[in-house]
This record gives sequence, structure tokens and C-alpha cells, in this order.
Amino acid sequence: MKRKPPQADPVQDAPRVSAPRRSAAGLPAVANSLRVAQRQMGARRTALTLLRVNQADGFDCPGCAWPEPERRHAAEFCENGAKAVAEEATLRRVTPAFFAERPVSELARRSGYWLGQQGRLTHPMYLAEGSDHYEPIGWERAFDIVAEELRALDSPDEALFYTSGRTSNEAAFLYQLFARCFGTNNLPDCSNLCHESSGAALTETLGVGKGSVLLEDLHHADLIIVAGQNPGTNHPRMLTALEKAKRNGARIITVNPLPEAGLERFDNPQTLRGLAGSGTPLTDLFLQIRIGGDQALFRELCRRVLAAEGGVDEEFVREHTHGFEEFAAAVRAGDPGEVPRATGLDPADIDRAADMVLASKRTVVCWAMGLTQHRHAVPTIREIVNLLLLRGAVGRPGAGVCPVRGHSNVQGDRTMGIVEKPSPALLDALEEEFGVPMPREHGLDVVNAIRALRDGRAKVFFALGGNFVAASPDTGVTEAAMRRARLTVHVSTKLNRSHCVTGARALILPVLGRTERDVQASGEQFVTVEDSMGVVHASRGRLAPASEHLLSEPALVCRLARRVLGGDHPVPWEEFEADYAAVRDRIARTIPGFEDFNARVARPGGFVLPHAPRDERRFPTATGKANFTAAPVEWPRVPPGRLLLQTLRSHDQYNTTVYGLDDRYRGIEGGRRVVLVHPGDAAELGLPDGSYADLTSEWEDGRERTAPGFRVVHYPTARGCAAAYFPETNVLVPLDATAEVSNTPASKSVVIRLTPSRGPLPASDKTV
Ligand SMILES: Nc1nc2c(c(=O)[nH]1)N[C@H]1C(S)=C(S)[C@@H](COP(=O)(O)OP(=O)(O)OC[C@H]3O[C@@H](n4cnc5c(=O)[nH]c(N)nc54)[C@H](O)[C@@H]3O)O[C@H]1N2
Ligand SMILES: Nc1nc2c(c(=O)[nH]1)N[C@H]1C(S)=C(S)[C@@H](COP(=O)(O)OP(=O)(O)OC[C@H]3O[C@@H](n4cnc5c(=O)[nH]c(N)nc54)[C@H](O)[C@@H]3O)O[C@H]1N2
Ligand SMILES: [Mo]
Repeated sequence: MKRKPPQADPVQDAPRVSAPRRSAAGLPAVANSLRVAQRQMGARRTALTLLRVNQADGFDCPGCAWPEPERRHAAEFCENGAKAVAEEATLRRVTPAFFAERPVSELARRSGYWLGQQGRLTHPMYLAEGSDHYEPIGWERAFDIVAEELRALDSPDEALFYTSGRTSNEAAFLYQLFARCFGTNNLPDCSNLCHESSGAALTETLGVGKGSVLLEDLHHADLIIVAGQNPGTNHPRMLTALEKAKRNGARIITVNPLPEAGLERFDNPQTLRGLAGSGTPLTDLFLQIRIGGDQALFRELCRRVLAAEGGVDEEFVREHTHGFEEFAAAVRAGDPGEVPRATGLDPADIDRAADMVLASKRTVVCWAMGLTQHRHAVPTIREIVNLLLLRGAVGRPGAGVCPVRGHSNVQGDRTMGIVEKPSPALLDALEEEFGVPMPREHGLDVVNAIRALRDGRAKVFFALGGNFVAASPDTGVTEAAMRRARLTVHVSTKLNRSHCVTGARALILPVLGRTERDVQASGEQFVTVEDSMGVVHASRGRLAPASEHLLSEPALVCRLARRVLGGDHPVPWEEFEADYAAVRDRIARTIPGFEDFNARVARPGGFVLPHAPRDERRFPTATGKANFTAAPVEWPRVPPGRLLLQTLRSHDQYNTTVYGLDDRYRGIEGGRRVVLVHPGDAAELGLPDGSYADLTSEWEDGRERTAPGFRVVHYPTARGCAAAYFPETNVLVPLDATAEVSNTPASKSVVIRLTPSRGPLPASDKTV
């Protein structure tokens, strides 16, 4: 049963706008997920597939990294998980005939939405130098081409091996091993664009770069602060946990420039009350902060805690922390008069927040991209740690840090060694296990990888998943950099922009997705993943593969490694390809916390990785204690007549994958080129609702970058702030505008000016 791909470009960017919703999920969410799923895969396949999501014997939802509860519902997925599954399990196909009809130059003019809607890739495809058409190619010849270009490099460091966070633990372990055996630590990954700031801040202060709470902790917290996150769209199952916490008496503070529907009220689609739409109010206190004001807010909360009698957990501070005196002095020296300007908040609301913090013994702080993608993201997250340390709220049940991860296995990929700055311990373990010398010099992250391509220092770009050119900042610079490569290779399930912006030669290598059956020489395989809370479990696909020509990701890496490194290489690639249990045995011997991996992952629900601060209040930092840090408070300054733009996700997208043109909770339908502006700011700028504007970013390099043709939407965001979707707005984010320490692009604080323009763009101009 093959579906014909849609022929015409459906992108007519003509947004219709209504009032934002006050609650998330409920019946419309259920109806919408079924509608999207059936359009892609028909009714029977929809029912069979969706019932397997996140079940102990099924596959891990390819959507977000939110953990599964121990007692699962028959339908343990959400509207957006259903869309992610439907994208992959679609019956539409992109075959060699598709490429024969369409030159790359034509595909490069299509929108990302259109490209994604064409369906699953079925054959390995090759774009020869000077050609404008991808042609089908055999797997062996494809590996030969990669090997040829890799061998022709002057140094292994001229190759880049990117990963996106959907890759399984097994594939990730093999991939980093391959890159290092080849001789480079150039392992940029989507984490560099995402939670790198969290990892950097937490490693320095607590000694472990991951969250310190489990789902039960959330359920039993007194206070949960959700800062810079939109779970109603991006982690919908988190709302169930917040609802449960509320039932148990928790209070919730939301910190966000936008009022996000899911955080206001949740209509749980798995309960009758929720379906009827009466739902649970979630947020007790909404702090509508100015973009980038969070460090100032958390510093002020610390000041209140220090000033209150009994505010500081003195025993905890004495026993477990380092740097308290210096921090307290910095807080005392600060100017509280700056707080209203930095945060835009009403002092009375800060009083309320401080009272709630002081009344809570068990506090969890959750955050996502609203905190990680700023120039001062790392000190901002360190300030959260300062607050929790003052209260002794780390390593206590019901309390701790909760960075909510994005991609479903982005945390696992890091655990498996996808890091450009590996620890000596990891390299030593790999050397000892495999008897192959490992490169010691640090490799390139995403931003530095783009610079290396731009400057001709990198020549082969290889991506295990993802959509590098659309996800990265400074689209013009990034695309030009990619076009300078000798060879670009994309291991993918679906067509995307990165396949159309190529080096001199290019390959598309199609693979199995999570939902599909994976059979190798030793029989049927499963893979494993790690969720946002460090729980590792199995994922097993059941659907027949989209095409008989697909390889699994682990098999692809093993075959490539054999071809590049030679048949007599000390790593048993052939054995690994045949049986992933053999890979897990080696993970067990080289990666801490994975002892007895195969036996433990066989248990339904898997196992929890150790986490020293959470489990034993042990802090493996440089000082051996949890570190207070005393950075100066920063916030973005915006010149008059300018706004601070955050680039975020709509309800109908998964990063660069656009499922549809609606953002239901925000009341936007039928278009994505919108800019949300406070009515007061819009009035000052002379921009009526429904008018059109060009967005131009201004940055210290003096270059101006413009994204034309956005419909102005008057929206209740914080004053001085604006919001628009990525990837359309990635053209505005300068490559060099990154966070200190983590080097993550500052995609949430772009200074822009709005210039009135005549109207929407003609459809043919839309490339993202
Ligand atoms: N359906 C769906 N699910 C997803 C994804 C998806 O695209 N679609 N992406 C996945 C990935 S990779 C990730 S990383 C996560 C992303 O999950 P989120 O971080 O929720 O994603 P964004 O849409 O970037 O939303 C950022 C939120 O932070 C707020 N914000 C922006 N700037 C600031 C600020 O300065 N301070 C504060 N306090 N708030 C601010 C915004 O208003 C918004 O609510 O979701 C994952 N899950
Ligand atoms: N301006 C701005 N830019 C951002 C962000 C932002 O908030 N603002 N967010 C950033 C964040 S948090 C992230 S994580 C990055 C995301 O960056 P990426 O991870 O690079 O991008 P995705 O859009 O998630 O990748 C989608 C592609 O992955 C491929 N794919 C899907 N499933 C599989 C699979 O199972 N195997 C393989 N091999 N391929 C698969 C498909 O071909 C699909 O087109 O974007 C970042 N970019
Ligand atoms: Mo992400």
C-alpha cells in the first residue's frame, strides 16, 4: 500500500490569528493526533503503532526525552508524540524516481515542510561532483566513497561527525568509537545547540552534568519552578507529572515571557475530567519575565533567602558546599535596585515567589531552552544551583535540578561518549578495552565545526541524523560553509534541507527508524535509550521497514568502520553488527553505571543510572563539594526602538520538522511567518496587528541580517520582547553570538528592529 507523495507545494503562509488558549490537551489534542496519524499511515496502522509507544515491550517515543511513569496507561503518548511517530511510520515514500524527476537545485527551493511531507527515504542516493541529480547507489559503493574522501584528508581532524539526539545508545557508542579509531574527537552534536549550557553549569557546580531528580521527586515536591520551558507543546507528558504533584499539594511558579497554555491549565486526556475540559489549574504564580532576566531573578531570590531568618540550610551548606562566603559577599554587594529593570517584574510578585521558596523544603527547578540559549546561560543556571544549595535542596527526596532534555536520546548519546571534549577516563577505558590509541586533542562543537568548514579546515561532513544546516544559526553563513565541503553525508529517515545544501559530492544514507523491526545475523535486535532522568531502557520496533534497502544505524556504522579502518581492525565490527548484545557488553566494560548492562536492561522499565549528588550527596567536582559560584549578574541591554527576539517552536513542529502550519495554543493557524509583539511595543513602533514587517538583527559585528515578510501578531508577551519560530529565524542569529563557556548559540536573545513591509512573501521564496 504505497501512498503518492503530495505534488504541489502546500505552503501558503497566510496566518490566521485568534486569542491564545488558556489550557492544553483535552479532546482537541486527541482528535488532532489521530487526524495527523491517519493522514500519514491510515487507520489500522495508526491504532497498531500508537498502542506500542512507550510500552515496556514496545518502542521509545521518538518525540521528547520525558521519562515514562512506572504504571503506564494503555496510551502512554501525547498529541505531539503521535505526530512524531506518524512522521516516521508514514506510508509515503521518496524513491529514486522522485529524485530523477527533481534536480537538487529545485529541491533547494522547496520549503522544509514540503520536503518532510514527501515521506520516507528508500534507497541510498549519491550526488556526483558537478551533477544536479541524486542517483541511486549500492551500499558498498557508498561506503567506498566515504572511505575514499576520508583517506584523502591531510588529517583526521578535517572530518566532522555530527549526531542528532535520536540515535540509540548502541549506535552512538559505535559511532564515537569509529570516529576516535579514525583519529578525531570532532563529534559535534545537537546538544551543542541545546542543553550544553546546563551540562557545563551542573558539572562545575554539582559534579554531574545531568538532572538530579526522578519522576517520584517531582510528584512529592512542595514547590516546582518551571523556567524557560513550554511543556504543553514540547514535553506534554510532563503536565501529567505536574498535575500529580499539584494533587499532592505542590505549588508551581512559572517563569516565562509568554503565558503558555499548558502551564496555565491542563486537561489530562487520560482522565474523564480532562476530556470534559474542566482540567487542573497548574500555575500558582506566573512571573512574566523579560527575556534574559532569569539570572537577576534567581540572584534576588538568593538574596531573600540569605536575609530571612532560618532561610539557609546551614548544616547542608557546612557539610556539602564550597564557596559560600564568597557567594554571600557577592550577593550583599549586588544592587537589588537593578532587579526590576533586568526582569521587568513587579516587586510584589518577587516577594510572593520568595515566600513560596522559603515555605518549601522540597523544591525542584525545571528548565529548558528559555534558559540555555543566552550569552549568560551558564551563570544563569549556576544561579539556580546557588538557590537550591542555600536551601539544601539537592540530594533530598522531592528536590533538585531538572534540566528537561529535548531529543529522546540526547542524554544517552552523551553518556555513550558523543562529546567533543572527552574525559581522559573515557579515552583510557576505550584504549584499554579495544587496544586502539585514542586521539587526545579536543574536537570541534557545532559552532566551531561551521567555522572550520567556512575556513576550509574541515572537508568531510558526516551526520548521523538531524538537519544540521536548518538547525544551526546564521543560515547564510552555515549554508555557504557546507557548500565548501568535499563530501557531505546524511544518515537520515526523511528528506530535509541539509540534503539540498551539499558539498562537492553528497550521499543520503537511509536508515530504519525506532518504530521498525531490526533483524541482524543473530536474529531480531532491540536498542536502548536513556531518558531525561537517567533511566535506561529498551526500545523495540515492530513495523515492517519502510524499504528493503534500509540499514539500521548500528549496522551502517559497523560496515562503514570496516571499510574505512580495514578488515583486520582490532574492534570486532562484524560481531557488533550481528548482535547488539555484544555492543552492550563492551558498553558495560567501558562506561560507568552500565555494569551487567544486558541483564539489567532486560527487566521491564530498565534501570536507573547512578547519580552521586542525588543518591549519596556526593559531589565529584574539583573541590569535592557542591560549588557556589559568584558571577556578576548580567542581562541583555536593548537599544531604544529595538526588541529582544526569542526563536522558539510552534505546536506543529519538531525542531526543523514542520508537521503543520498551526500553533493551536497560541491561536495561530495556517502560517509560520509570524512575530509576536506586545501591543504596547507594537503601538510605539507603529505596527498594527495584521501588518507585515521585516525582522533585522543587529549585532556587534556590524552586519545586518534580515528575515522578511512576518505578520505582526499583538500578543501578551513581556514588554520589550518578541517571539518568532525557528528555523525561519535562524538567519538572524549570528554564528559568533554564543553563550560563554558552553558556546551554545544565543537563539533566545537576538536584538532586532522591525521595519514595516508590504506583505507576505511569495510562496516560491520560502526555503526553510
Ligand atoms: N513537539 C515537540 N516536542 C519537542 C521539540 C519540538 O520541536 N516539538 N523539541 C525537543 C527539543 S530538541 C527540545 S530542546 C525541547 C525544547 O523545549 P522548550 O525549551 O520548551 O522549547 P522552546 O519552544 O524553545 O521554548 C522555550 C520556552 O522558553 C521561554 N523563554 C524564552 N526566553 C526565555 C527567557 O529568557 N527566560 C525564561 N524564563 N523563559 C524564556 C519561551 O517563551 C518558551 O516558553 O523540546 C523537545 N520536544
Ligand atoms: N533558532 C533556534 N535554533 C535552534 C533551536 C532553537 O530553539 N532556536 N533549538 C536547537 C535545538 S534544542 C536542537 S536539539 C537542534 C536540533 O537539531 P537536529 O537534531 O539536527 O534537527 P532535527 O530537526 O531534530 O532533525 C530532523 C531530521 O532528523 C532525521 N531523523 C529523524 N529520525 C531519525 C532517525 O531515527 N535516524 C536518523 N538517522 N535520522 C532521523 C530526519 O531526516 C529529520 O529530517 O536545533 C537547534 N536549533
Ligand atoms: Mo534540543
